[in-house]
Amino acid sequence: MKSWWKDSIVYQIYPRSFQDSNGDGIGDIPGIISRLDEIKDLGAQIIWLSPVYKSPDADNGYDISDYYSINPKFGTMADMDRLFKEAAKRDIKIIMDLVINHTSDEHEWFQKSRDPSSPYRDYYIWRPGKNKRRQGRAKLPNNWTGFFMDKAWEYDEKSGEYYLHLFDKKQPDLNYKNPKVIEEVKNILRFWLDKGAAGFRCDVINVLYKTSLENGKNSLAVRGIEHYKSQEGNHEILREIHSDVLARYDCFTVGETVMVDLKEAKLLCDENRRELDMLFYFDHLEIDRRIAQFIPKKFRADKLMEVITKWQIGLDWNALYLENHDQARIVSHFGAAEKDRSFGNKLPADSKPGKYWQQSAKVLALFELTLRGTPFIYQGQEIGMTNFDFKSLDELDDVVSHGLNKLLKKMCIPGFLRWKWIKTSSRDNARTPMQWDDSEYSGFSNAKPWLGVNGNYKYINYAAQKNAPDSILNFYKTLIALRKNSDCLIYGKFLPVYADTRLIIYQRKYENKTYTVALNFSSRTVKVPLKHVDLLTRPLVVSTLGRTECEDTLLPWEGVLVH
Ligand code: TEU
Ligand code: CA
Repeated sequence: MKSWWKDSIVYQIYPRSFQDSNGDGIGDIPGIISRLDEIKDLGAQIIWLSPVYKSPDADNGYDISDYYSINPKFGTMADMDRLFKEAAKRDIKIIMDLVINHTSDEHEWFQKSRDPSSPYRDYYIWRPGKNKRRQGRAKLPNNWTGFFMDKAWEYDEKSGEYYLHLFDKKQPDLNYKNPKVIEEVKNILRFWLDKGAAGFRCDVINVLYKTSLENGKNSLAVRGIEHYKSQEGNHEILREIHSDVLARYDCFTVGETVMVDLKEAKLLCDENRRELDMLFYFDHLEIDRRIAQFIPKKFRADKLMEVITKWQIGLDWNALYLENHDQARIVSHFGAAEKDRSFGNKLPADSKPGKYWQQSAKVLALFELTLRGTPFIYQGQEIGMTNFDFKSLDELDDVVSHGLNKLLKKMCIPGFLRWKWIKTSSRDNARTPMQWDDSEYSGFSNAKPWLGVNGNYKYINYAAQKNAPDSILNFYKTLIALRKNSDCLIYGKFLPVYADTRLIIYQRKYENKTYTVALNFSSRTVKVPLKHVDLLTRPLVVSTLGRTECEDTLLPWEGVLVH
Protein backbone atom coordinates (compact mmCIF):
# COMPACT_ATOMS: atom_id res chain seq x y z
CA MET A 1 0.00 0.00 0.00
CA LYS A 2 1.17 3.50 -0.82
CA SER A 3 1.43 6.15 1.86
CA TRP A 4 2.94 9.57 2.51
CA TRP A 5 5.65 8.20 4.75
CA LYS A 6 6.74 5.83 2.02
CA ASP A 7 6.89 8.61 -0.58
CA SER A 8 8.87 10.99 1.63
CA ILE A 9 12.51 11.60 2.39
CA VAL A 10 13.34 11.96 6.08
CA TYR A 11 16.05 14.35 7.27
CA GLN A 12 17.53 13.62 10.68
CA ILE A 13 18.50 16.56 12.87
CA TYR A 14 20.82 16.22 15.82
CA PRO A 15 19.77 19.51 17.45
CA ARG A 16 22.87 20.23 19.45
CA SER A 17 25.01 20.22 16.30
CA PHE A 18 22.71 21.67 13.65
CA GLN A 19 22.45 25.45 14.13
CA ASP A 20 23.08 27.66 17.12
CA SER A 21 20.95 30.81 17.27
CA ASN A 22 21.99 32.48 20.53
CA GLY A 23 25.76 32.21 20.55
CA ASP A 24 26.23 29.65 23.31
CA GLY A 25 27.87 27.10 21.02
CA ILE A 26 24.95 24.67 21.25
CA GLY A 27 22.48 24.14 18.44
CA ASP A 28 18.88 24.92 19.33
CA ILE A 29 15.28 24.97 18.13
CA PRO A 30 15.23 28.58 16.85
CA GLY A 31 18.36 27.57 14.91
CA ILE A 32 16.47 24.70 13.31
CA ILE A 33 13.61 27.03 12.39
CA SER A 34 16.09 29.31 10.65
CA ARG A 35 17.24 26.40 8.47
CA LEU A 36 13.88 24.95 7.46
CA ASP A 37 14.19 26.48 4.02
CA GLU A 38 17.38 24.54 3.40
CA ILE A 39 15.64 21.30 4.37
CA LYS A 40 12.71 22.13 2.15
CA ASP A 41 15.09 22.96 -0.67
CA LEU A 42 16.79 19.58 -0.33
CA GLY A 43 13.42 17.96 -0.86
CA ALA A 44 12.86 16.31 2.52
CA GLN A 45 9.27 16.27 3.74
CA ILE A 46 9.83 14.79 7.17
CA ILE A 47 12.25 15.70 9.95
CA TRP A 48 13.34 13.22 12.58
CA LEU A 49 14.34 15.29 15.56
CA SER A 50 16.79 13.64 17.95
CA PRO A 51 15.73 14.27 21.57
CA VAL A 52 15.00 17.84 22.61
CA TYR A 53 13.37 16.96 25.93
CA LYS A 54 14.61 18.01 29.34
CA SER A 55 17.71 15.99 30.13
CA PRO A 56 20.91 16.17 32.16
CA ASP A 57 22.66 15.10 28.93
CA ALA A 58 24.59 12.14 30.26
CA ASP A 59 23.91 10.61 26.82
CA ASN A 60 23.11 13.80 24.92
CA GLY A 61 19.38 13.79 25.48
CA TYR A 62 18.84 10.03 25.25
CA ASP A 63 18.46 10.25 29.02
CA ILE A 64 15.18 12.09 29.49
CA SER A 65 14.23 13.67 32.81
CA ASP A 66 10.90 15.10 31.64
CA TYR A 67 9.09 13.98 28.48
CA TYR A 68 6.76 16.98 28.62
CA SER A 69 9.27 19.79 28.56
CA ILE A 70 12.10 21.07 26.42
CA ASN A 71 15.77 21.13 27.36
CA PRO A 72 16.44 24.84 28.11
CA LYS A 73 19.66 24.54 26.08
CA PHE A 74 17.45 24.03 23.02
CA GLY A 75 14.75 26.58 23.82
CA THR A 76 11.22 26.49 25.19
CA MET A 77 7.97 24.70 24.48
CA ALA A 78 6.88 27.89 22.70
CA ASP A 79 9.88 27.46 20.36
CA MET A 80 8.89 23.86 19.79
CA ASP A 81 5.32 24.87 18.92
CA ARG A 82 6.71 27.43 16.52
CA LEU A 83 8.88 24.74 14.95
CA PHE A 84 5.83 22.55 14.30
CA LYS A 85 4.03 25.54 12.80
CA GLU A 86 6.87 26.77 10.63
CA ALA A 87 7.59 23.25 9.40
CA ALA A 88 3.92 22.69 8.55
CA LYS A 89 3.91 25.93 6.53
CA ARG A 90 6.56 24.30 4.37
CA ASP A 91 4.77 20.94 4.22
CA ILE A 92 7.34 19.39 6.47
CA LYS A 93 6.26 16.94 9.14
CA ILE A 94 8.20 16.17 12.28
CA ILE A 95 8.73 12.86 14.02
CA MET A 96 9.98 12.82 17.58
CA ASP A 97 12.58 10.56 19.13
CA LEU A 98 10.84 8.26 21.56
CA VAL A 99 13.24 7.02 24.21
CA ILE A 100 11.22 4.75 26.46
CA ASN A 101 13.45 1.82 27.31
CA HIS A 102 14.96 4.00 30.01
CA THR A 103 14.65 7.44 31.53
CA SER A 104 17.26 9.62 33.15
CA ASP A 105 18.06 8.79 36.76
CA GLU A 106 17.05 12.41 37.35
CA HIS A 107 13.51 11.76 36.18
CA GLU A 108 10.99 12.29 38.97
CA TRP A 109 9.77 8.68 38.61
CA PHE A 110 13.22 7.35 39.29
CA GLN A 111 13.88 9.67 42.19
CA LYS A 112 10.63 8.53 43.82
CA SER A 113 11.33 4.95 42.90
CA ARG A 114 14.44 4.93 45.08
CA ASP A 115 12.13 4.71 48.07
CA PRO A 116 11.16 1.02 48.39
CA SER A 117 7.69 1.92 49.67
CA SER A 118 6.91 4.39 46.88
CA PRO A 119 4.17 3.61 44.31
CA TYR A 120 6.88 4.36 41.76
CA ARG A 121 9.12 1.57 43.01
CA ASP A 122 7.93 -0.80 40.29
CA TYR A 123 8.50 1.68 37.50
CA TYR A 124 12.09 0.42 37.39
CA ILE A 125 13.83 -2.89 37.87
CA TRP A 126 15.24 -3.17 41.39
CA ARG A 127 16.90 -6.26 42.79
CA PRO A 128 18.90 -7.05 45.90
CA GLY A 129 22.49 -8.14 45.48
CA LYS A 130 23.23 -11.81 45.75
CA ASN A 131 24.71 -11.57 49.22
CA LYS A 132 22.08 -9.80 51.25
CA ARG A 133 24.11 -8.84 54.25
CA ARG A 134 26.77 -6.99 52.37
CA GLN A 135 24.86 -4.76 49.98
CA GLY A 136 27.00 -2.37 48.05
CA ARG A 137 29.84 -4.81 47.91
CA ALA A 138 27.55 -7.77 47.35
CA LYS A 139 27.49 -9.71 44.12
CA LEU A 140 25.37 -8.13 41.40
CA PRO A 141 21.86 -9.55 40.85
CA ASN A 142 23.03 -11.23 37.63
CA ASN A 143 25.94 -11.31 35.18
CA TRP A 144 24.48 -9.03 32.50
CA THR A 145 26.59 -6.41 30.76
CA GLY A 146 25.15 -3.38 28.98
CA PHE A 147 25.42 -1.77 25.55
CA PHE A 148 27.92 0.78 26.82
CA MET A 149 30.59 -1.80 27.70
CA ASP A 150 29.88 -1.80 31.39
CA LYS A 151 28.02 -3.89 33.98
CA ALA A 152 24.24 -3.53 33.79
CA TRP A 153 23.54 -2.93 37.50
CA GLU A 154 24.18 0.00 39.78
CA TYR A 155 23.85 0.01 43.54
CA ASP A 156 21.70 2.73 45.09
CA GLU A 157 22.56 3.60 48.66
CA LYS A 158 19.13 5.01 49.47
CA SER A 159 17.33 1.91 48.21
CA GLY A 160 19.72 -0.66 49.48
CA GLU A 161 19.27 -2.39 46.12
CA TYR A 162 20.57 -2.43 42.57
CA TYR A 163 18.76 -1.09 39.51
CA LEU A 164 19.10 -2.37 35.97
CA HIS A 165 20.54 -0.14 33.24
CA LEU A 166 21.28 -1.56 29.79
CA PHE A 167 22.92 1.73 28.80
CA ASP A 168 24.68 4.31 30.99
CA LYS A 169 24.19 4.14 34.74
CA LYS A 170 22.34 7.42 34.40
CA GLN A 171 19.80 5.63 32.17
CA PRO A 172 17.82 3.23 34.40
CA ASP A 173 15.58 0.79 32.48
CA LEU A 174 11.83 1.09 32.91
CA ASN A 175 9.91 -1.97 34.06
CA TYR A 176 7.57 -3.05 31.27
CA LYS A 177 5.98 -5.71 33.40
CA ASN A 178 4.27 -2.81 35.15
CA PRO A 179 1.10 -1.78 33.24
CA LYS A 180 1.35 1.70 34.75
CA VAL A 181 4.57 2.29 32.83
CA ILE A 182 2.82 1.46 29.57
CA GLU A 183 0.01 3.87 30.43
CA GLU A 184 2.57 6.63 31.09
CA VAL A 185 4.14 5.94 27.71
CA LYS A 186 0.78 6.16 25.95
CA ASN A 187 0.20 9.55 27.53
CA ILE A 188 3.57 10.77 26.30
CA LEU A 189 2.70 9.64 22.78
CA ARG A 190 -0.70 11.32 22.88
CA PHE A 191 0.82 14.55 24.14
CA TRP A 192 3.25 14.79 21.22
CA LEU A 193 0.80 13.58 18.59
CA ASP A 194 -1.72 16.17 19.76
CA LYS A 195 0.97 18.82 19.39
CA GLY A 196 1.38 17.82 15.79
CA ALA A 197 4.06 15.14 15.71
CA ALA A 198 3.73 12.88 12.68
CA GLY A 199 5.16 9.84 14.40
CA PHE A 200 8.17 8.55 16.26
CA ARG A 201 11.62 7.13 15.82
CA CYS A 202 11.61 4.58 18.62
CA ASP A 203 14.91 4.20 20.41
CA VAL A 204 16.14 0.63 21.11
CA ILE A 205 12.53 -0.48 20.82
CA ASN A 206 13.10 -4.25 20.75
CA VAL A 207 14.63 -4.55 24.23
CA LEU A 208 11.83 -3.14 26.39
CA TYR A 209 10.51 -6.34 27.90
CA LYS A 210 12.80 -8.34 30.15
CA THR A 211 11.33 -11.82 30.23
CA SER A 212 13.61 -13.05 32.97
CA LEU A 213 16.60 -11.82 34.93
CA GLU A 214 18.49 -15.11 34.79
CA ASN A 215 22.20 -15.03 34.12
CA GLY A 216 23.11 -14.56 30.48
CA LYS A 217 25.11 -16.89 28.22
CA ASN A 218 28.79 -16.21 28.22
CA SER A 219 29.69 -13.42 25.79
CA LEU A 220 32.02 -10.46 25.63
CA ALA A 221 29.45 -7.78 24.93
CA VAL A 222 25.80 -7.42 25.97
CA ARG A 223 25.69 -10.53 28.09
CA GLY A 224 22.09 -11.44 28.95
CA ILE A 225 20.54 -10.18 25.71
CA GLU A 226 18.74 -13.49 25.07
CA HIS A 227 16.46 -12.62 28.00
CA TYR A 228 15.13 -9.40 26.53
CA LYS A 229 15.76 -9.01 22.78
CA SER A 230 12.54 -9.08 20.70
CA GLN A 231 10.59 -11.05 23.29
CA GLU A 232 6.90 -11.90 22.97
CA GLY A 233 6.18 -9.39 25.76
CA ASN A 234 7.86 -6.71 23.65
CA HIS A 235 5.64 -7.49 20.66
CA GLU A 236 2.58 -7.27 22.87
CA ILE A 237 3.55 -3.83 24.19
CA LEU A 238 4.05 -2.50 20.67
CA ARG A 239 0.65 -3.81 19.61
CA GLU A 240 -1.03 -2.27 22.63
CA ILE A 241 0.57 1.11 22.00
CA HIS A 242 -0.43 0.87 18.37
CA SER A 243 -4.06 0.01 18.93
CA ASP A 244 -4.62 2.36 21.86
CA VAL A 245 -2.78 5.37 20.48
CA LEU A 246 -1.02 5.27 17.11
CA ALA A 247 -3.93 3.82 15.15
CA ARG A 248 -5.97 6.90 16.03
CA TYR A 249 -3.59 9.30 14.30
CA ASP A 250 -2.19 9.64 10.80
CA CYS A 251 1.36 8.85 11.85
CA PHE A 252 4.13 6.30 11.46
CA THR A 253 6.86 4.70 13.52
CA VAL A 254 10.37 3.63 12.70
CA GLY A 255 11.96 1.43 15.30
CA GLU A 256 15.63 1.34 16.09
CA THR A 257 16.08 -2.35 16.73
CA VAL A 258 19.36 -3.52 18.15
CA MET A 259 20.93 -6.78 16.99
CA VAL A 260 17.74 -7.57 15.15
CA ASP A 261 17.70 -10.48 12.73
CA LEU A 262 15.45 -10.79 9.70
CA LYS A 263 13.08 -13.20 11.40
CA GLU A 264 12.47 -10.83 14.31
CA ALA A 265 12.24 -7.87 11.94
CA LYS A 266 9.54 -9.58 9.89
CA LEU A 267 7.40 -9.96 12.97
CA LEU A 268 8.04 -6.40 14.15
CA CYS A 269 7.11 -4.88 10.77
CA ASP A 270 4.39 -7.24 9.59
CA GLU A 271 1.58 -4.93 8.46
CA ASN A 272 -1.07 -7.19 9.89
CA ARG A 273 0.51 -7.34 13.34
CA ARG A 274 0.48 -3.54 13.74
CA GLU A 275 3.65 -3.07 15.75
CA LEU A 276 6.10 -0.88 13.79
CA ASP A 277 5.95 0.56 10.28
CA MET A 278 9.63 0.05 9.55
CA LEU A 279 12.90 -0.40 11.38
CA PHE A 280 16.57 0.40 11.37
CA TYR A 281 18.82 -2.65 11.28
CA PHE A 282 22.60 -2.44 11.47
CA ASP A 283 23.83 -5.34 9.31
CA HIS A 284 24.87 -3.29 6.29
CA LEU A 285 27.05 -0.94 8.36
CA GLU A 286 28.77 -3.88 9.99
CA ILE A 287 30.05 -5.65 6.88
CA ASP A 288 33.51 -4.18 7.37
CA ARG A 289 33.80 -4.33 11.14
CA ARG A 290 34.11 -7.02 13.74
CA ILE A 291 33.14 -7.33 17.37
CA ALA A 292 30.37 -4.91 18.12
CA GLN A 293 31.29 -2.62 15.20
CA PHE A 294 34.61 -1.42 16.44
CA ILE A 295 37.39 -3.25 14.69
CA PRO A 296 37.75 -2.54 10.97
CA LYS A 297 37.93 -5.29 8.37
CA LYS A 298 38.12 -5.14 4.60
CA PHE A 299 35.17 -3.68 2.69
CA ARG A 300 33.76 -5.78 -0.12
CA ALA A 301 30.97 -4.52 -2.35
CA ASP A 302 29.61 -8.05 -2.81
CA LYS A 303 29.21 -8.39 0.95
CA LEU A 304 27.24 -5.13 0.98
CA MET A 305 25.11 -6.44 -1.87
CA GLU A 306 24.47 -9.70 -0.05
CA VAL A 307 23.24 -7.94 3.10
CA ILE A 308 21.14 -5.39 1.25
CA THR A 309 19.57 -8.04 -0.96
CA LYS A 310 18.60 -10.07 2.06
CA TRP A 311 16.79 -7.12 3.66
CA GLN A 312 15.36 -5.66 0.45
CA ILE A 313 13.77 -8.97 -0.39
CA GLY A 314 13.08 -10.08 3.16
CA LEU A 315 11.05 -7.10 4.31
CA ASP A 316 8.21 -5.48 2.47
CA TRP A 317 9.32 -1.99 3.48
CA ASN A 318 12.77 -0.85 4.63
CA ALA A 319 14.07 2.19 6.47
CA LEU A 320 17.09 3.15 4.35
CA TYR A 321 20.04 4.85 5.99
CA LEU A 322 23.81 5.13 5.82
CA GLU A 323 24.40 7.57 8.66
CA ASN A 324 22.95 8.69 11.94
CA HIS A 325 24.19 10.31 15.14
CA ASP A 326 25.75 7.02 16.33
CA GLN A 327 27.72 6.12 13.21
CA ALA A 328 30.91 7.11 11.46
CA ARG A 329 30.36 9.37 8.47
CA ILE A 330 29.62 7.16 5.47
CA VAL A 331 32.10 8.84 3.10
CA SER A 332 34.80 8.07 5.69
CA HIS A 333 33.49 4.54 6.09
CA PHE A 334 32.37 3.02 2.77
CA GLY A 335 33.53 5.98 0.70
CA ALA A 336 36.86 7.65 -0.03
CA ALA A 337 36.99 10.77 2.12
CA GLU A 338 40.75 10.71 2.04
CA LYS A 339 42.41 7.73 0.36
CA ASP A 340 40.75 5.06 -1.69
CA ARG A 341 38.80 3.91 1.31
CA SER A 342 39.62 5.83 4.40
CA PHE A 343 37.90 3.99 7.23
CA GLY A 344 40.72 3.37 9.65
CA ASN A 345 42.96 6.00 8.06
CA LYS A 346 43.22 9.46 9.38
CA LEU A 347 42.05 12.53 7.57
CA PRO A 348 44.16 15.43 8.82
CA ALA A 349 41.88 18.03 10.33
CA ASP A 350 42.48 20.91 7.99
CA SER A 351 43.36 19.04 4.84
CA LYS A 352 41.43 18.97 1.64
CA PRO A 353 39.36 15.87 1.17
CA GLY A 354 40.79 13.20 -1.10
CA LYS A 355 40.58 12.91 -4.85
CA TYR A 356 37.50 10.70 -4.78
CA TRP A 357 35.72 12.30 -1.84
CA GLN A 358 33.01 13.88 -3.95
CA GLN A 359 32.61 10.99 -6.34
CA SER A 360 32.37 8.39 -3.63
CA ALA A 361 29.82 10.46 -1.71
CA LYS A 362 27.71 10.54 -4.87
CA VAL A 363 27.95 6.79 -5.38
CA LEU A 364 26.69 6.35 -1.82
CA ALA A 365 23.85 8.80 -2.43
CA LEU A 366 22.84 6.95 -5.58
CA PHE A 367 22.92 3.69 -3.66
CA GLU A 368 20.72 4.85 -0.80
CA LEU A 369 18.23 6.69 -2.97
CA THR A 370 17.62 3.88 -5.44
CA LEU A 371 16.65 1.23 -2.91
CA ARG A 372 13.11 0.31 -1.94
CA GLY A 373 12.08 1.96 1.34
CA THR A 374 11.98 5.32 3.08
CA PRO A 375 15.36 7.08 2.88
CA PHE A 376 16.76 8.82 5.96
CA ILE A 377 19.47 11.42 5.41
CA TYR A 378 21.50 12.53 8.39
CA GLN A 379 22.51 16.19 8.68
CA GLY A 380 25.76 16.78 6.83
CA GLN A 381 25.49 13.59 4.78
CA GLU A 382 24.07 15.69 1.93
CA ILE A 383 27.33 17.66 1.74
CA GLY A 384 29.65 14.70 2.30
CA MET A 385 30.82 15.59 5.80
CA THR A 386 33.65 13.36 7.00
CA ASN A 387 34.96 11.83 10.19
CA PHE A 388 36.93 14.06 12.49
CA ASP A 389 40.65 13.89 13.14
CA PHE A 390 40.35 13.67 16.91
CA LYS A 391 43.76 13.81 18.59
CA SER A 392 43.02 12.19 21.91
CA LEU A 393 40.31 10.76 24.11
CA ASP A 394 39.98 14.11 25.92
CA GLU A 395 38.49 15.60 22.77
CA LEU A 396 35.69 13.04 22.78
CA ASP A 397 32.40 13.55 24.57
CA ASP A 398 30.80 10.22 23.59
CA VAL A 399 30.09 7.93 26.58
CA VAL A 400 30.54 4.88 24.35
CA SER A 401 34.10 5.89 23.39
CA HIS A 402 35.06 6.25 27.03
CA GLY A 403 33.37 2.97 27.96
CA LEU A 404 35.09 1.16 25.12
CA ASN A 405 38.47 2.51 26.20
CA LYS A 406 37.97 1.13 29.69
CA LEU A 407 36.91 -2.25 28.39
CA LEU A 408 39.80 -2.54 25.91
CA LYS A 409 42.22 -1.52 28.63
CA LYS A 410 40.89 -4.29 30.83
CA MET A 411 41.52 -6.65 27.94
CA CYS A 412 45.14 -5.41 27.80
CA ILE A 413 44.81 -3.99 24.27
CA PRO A 414 47.73 -1.56 23.75
CA GLY A 415 46.99 2.16 23.77
CA PHE A 416 47.75 2.93 20.12
CA LEU A 417 45.39 0.19 18.94
CA ARG A 418 42.67 1.23 21.37
CA TRP A 419 42.87 4.76 20.06
CA LYS A 420 42.82 3.67 16.42
CA TRP A 421 39.60 1.73 16.93
CA ILE A 422 37.94 4.32 19.14
CA LYS A 423 38.79 7.17 16.84
CA THR A 424 37.23 5.66 13.76
CA SER A 425 34.17 4.30 15.54
CA SER A 426 33.42 7.16 17.93
CA ARG A 427 29.89 8.46 17.68
CA ASP A 428 31.34 11.97 17.90
CA ASN A 429 32.45 11.64 14.27
CA ALA A 430 28.83 12.26 13.33
CA ARG A 431 28.21 14.86 16.01
CA THR A 432 30.59 17.66 15.02
CA PRO A 433 28.78 20.87 14.09
CA MET A 434 27.06 21.19 10.74
CA GLN A 435 29.31 22.89 8.19
CA TRP A 436 27.17 25.67 6.76
CA ASP A 437 29.85 27.97 5.37
CA ASP A 438 33.55 28.83 5.56
CA SER A 439 33.33 31.47 8.30
CA GLU A 440 34.74 30.79 11.76
CA TYR A 441 32.89 27.90 13.44
CA SER A 442 31.49 27.01 10.01
CA GLY A 443 28.40 29.20 10.29
CA PHE A 444 27.09 26.89 13.00
CA SER A 445 27.66 29.40 15.77
CA ASN A 446 29.59 32.55 16.52
CA ALA A 447 31.02 31.04 19.70
CA LYS A 448 33.17 28.01 20.35
CA PRO A 449 30.88 25.02 19.77
CA TRP A 450 30.29 22.29 22.35
CA LEU A 451 32.24 19.86 20.11
CA GLY A 452 35.01 20.85 17.70
CA VAL A 453 34.18 21.86 14.12
CA ASN A 454 35.86 19.59 11.60
CA GLY A 455 38.88 21.47 10.24
CA ASN A 456 37.90 20.67 6.65
CA TYR A 457 34.88 23.02 6.80
CA LYS A 458 36.65 25.43 4.45
CA TYR A 459 36.46 22.77 1.74
CA ILE A 460 33.31 20.99 2.80
CA ASN A 461 30.40 23.29 3.49
CA TYR A 462 26.84 23.93 2.47
CA ALA A 463 27.32 27.43 1.03
CA ALA A 464 30.07 26.32 -1.34
CA GLN A 465 27.99 23.41 -2.59
CA LYS A 466 24.77 25.28 -3.00
CA ASN A 467 26.05 27.12 -6.04
CA ALA A 468 28.28 24.43 -7.48
CA PRO A 469 26.29 22.48 -10.06
CA ASP A 470 28.29 19.31 -9.64
CA SER A 471 28.31 19.32 -5.83
CA ILE A 472 27.24 16.46 -3.61
CA LEU A 473 24.40 18.62 -2.33
CA ASN A 474 23.03 19.21 -5.81
CA PHE A 475 23.39 15.55 -6.63
CA TYR A 476 21.23 14.69 -3.62
CA LYS A 477 18.68 17.25 -4.76
CA THR A 478 18.60 15.79 -8.26
CA LEU A 479 18.10 12.26 -6.98
CA ILE A 480 15.45 13.26 -4.47
CA ALA A 481 13.51 15.12 -7.16
CA LEU A 482 13.82 12.15 -9.51
CA ARG A 483 12.63 9.74 -6.85
CA LYS A 484 9.69 11.89 -5.89
CA ASN A 485 8.20 11.51 -9.33
CA SER A 486 8.96 7.87 -9.80
CA ASP A 487 6.78 5.07 -8.48
CA CYS A 488 9.41 2.72 -9.82
CA LEU A 489 12.17 4.18 -7.62
CA ILE A 490 9.94 4.32 -4.56
CA TYR A 491 7.82 1.20 -4.87
CA GLY A 492 9.57 -0.88 -7.51
CA LYS A 493 10.67 -4.40 -6.69
CA PHE A 494 14.37 -4.86 -5.97
CA LEU A 495 16.23 -7.37 -8.15
CA PRO A 496 19.89 -8.21 -7.60
CA VAL A 497 21.83 -8.60 -10.87
CA TYR A 498 25.56 -8.82 -10.17
CA ALA A 499 28.20 -8.26 -7.46
CA ASP A 500 31.93 -8.59 -7.09
CA THR A 501 34.38 -7.02 -4.64
CA ARG A 502 34.08 -3.62 -6.35
CA LEU A 503 31.01 -3.48 -8.54
CA ILE A 504 27.35 -4.07 -7.84
CA ILE A 505 24.40 -4.01 -10.23
CA TYR A 506 20.73 -4.21 -9.34
CA GLN A 507 17.37 -3.32 -10.82
CA ARG A 508 14.09 -1.85 -9.73
CA LYS A 509 10.94 -2.99 -11.51
CA TYR A 510 7.47 -1.50 -11.36
CA GLU A 511 4.69 -2.37 -13.79
CA ASN A 512 6.39 -2.08 -17.18
CA LYS A 513 9.19 0.18 -16.02
CA THR A 514 12.73 -0.90 -15.13
CA TYR A 515 15.68 0.98 -13.75
CA THR A 516 19.17 -0.49 -13.60
CA VAL A 517 21.74 0.80 -11.13
CA ALA A 518 25.47 0.03 -11.36
CA LEU A 519 27.87 1.27 -8.73
CA ASN A 520 31.66 1.12 -8.66
CA PHE A 521 32.82 1.13 -5.04
CA SER A 522 36.51 1.50 -5.88
CA SER A 523 39.12 3.85 -7.30
CA ARG A 524 39.80 1.56 -10.25
CA THR A 525 38.03 1.47 -13.56
CA VAL A 526 35.89 -1.65 -13.67
CA LYS A 527 34.63 -3.67 -16.60
CA VAL A 528 30.99 -4.60 -16.58
CA PRO A 529 30.70 -8.36 -17.19
CA LEU A 530 29.77 -9.04 -20.80
CA LYS A 531 26.54 -10.70 -19.80
CA HIS A 532 25.21 -7.48 -18.30
CA VAL A 533 26.62 -4.92 -20.69
CA ASP A 534 23.40 -4.54 -22.64
CA LEU A 535 21.59 -3.44 -19.48
CA LEU A 536 23.87 -0.44 -19.35
CA THR A 537 24.35 0.53 -22.98
CA ARG A 538 21.40 2.84 -22.99
CA PRO A 539 21.01 6.54 -22.35
CA LEU A 540 21.90 7.30 -18.76
CA VAL A 541 19.34 8.94 -16.51
CA VAL A 542 22.02 9.81 -13.99
CA SER A 543 25.76 9.37 -13.81
CA THR A 544 27.70 10.49 -10.77
CA LEU A 545 30.27 11.86 -13.22
CA GLY A 546 27.79 13.58 -15.47
CA ARG A 547 28.41 11.22 -18.39
CA THR A 548 25.58 10.50 -20.78
CA GLU A 549 26.71 7.05 -21.88
CA CYS A 550 28.69 4.37 -20.15
CA GLU A 551 28.91 1.28 -22.38
CA ASP A 552 30.94 -1.44 -20.70
CA THR A 553 33.14 0.28 -18.12
CA LEU A 554 32.58 2.32 -15.03
CA LEU A 555 35.20 4.89 -14.10
CA PRO A 556 36.64 5.06 -10.55
CA TRP A 557 33.86 5.68 -8.06
CA GLU A 558 31.25 6.03 -10.76
CA GLY A 559 27.64 5.11 -10.35
CA VAL A 560 24.97 5.14 -13.03
CA LEU A 561 21.23 4.91 -13.22
CA VAL A 562 19.92 3.59 -16.52
CA HIS A 563 16.40 3.50 -17.79
O1 TEU B 1 21.30 3.65 20.25
C1 TEU B 1 21.28 2.28 20.58
C2 TEU B 1 22.52 1.55 20.34
O2 TEU B 1 22.49 0.35 20.21
C3 TEU B 1 23.76 2.34 20.26
O3 TEU B 1 23.88 3.09 21.41
C4 TEU B 1 24.95 1.50 20.12
O4 TEU B 1 25.07 0.63 21.19
C5 TEU B 1 26.11 2.42 20.11
O5 TEU B 1 25.87 3.38 19.13
C6 TEU B 1 27.36 1.69 19.79
O6 TEU B 1 28.09 2.35 18.85
C7 TEU B 1 20.29 4.46 20.71
C8 TEU B 1 20.60 5.89 20.37
O7 TEU B 1 20.62 6.05 18.99
C9 TEU B 1 21.88 6.29 21.04
O8 TEU B 1 22.29 7.57 20.68
C10 TEU B 1 21.67 6.18 22.52
O9 TEU B 1 22.88 6.42 23.17
C11 TEU B 1 21.15 4.81 22.93
O10 TEU B 1 20.09 4.35 22.11
C12 TEU B 1 20.60 4.85 24.33
O11 TEU B 1 19.42 5.59 24.37
CA1 CA C 1 22.19 27.80 21.35
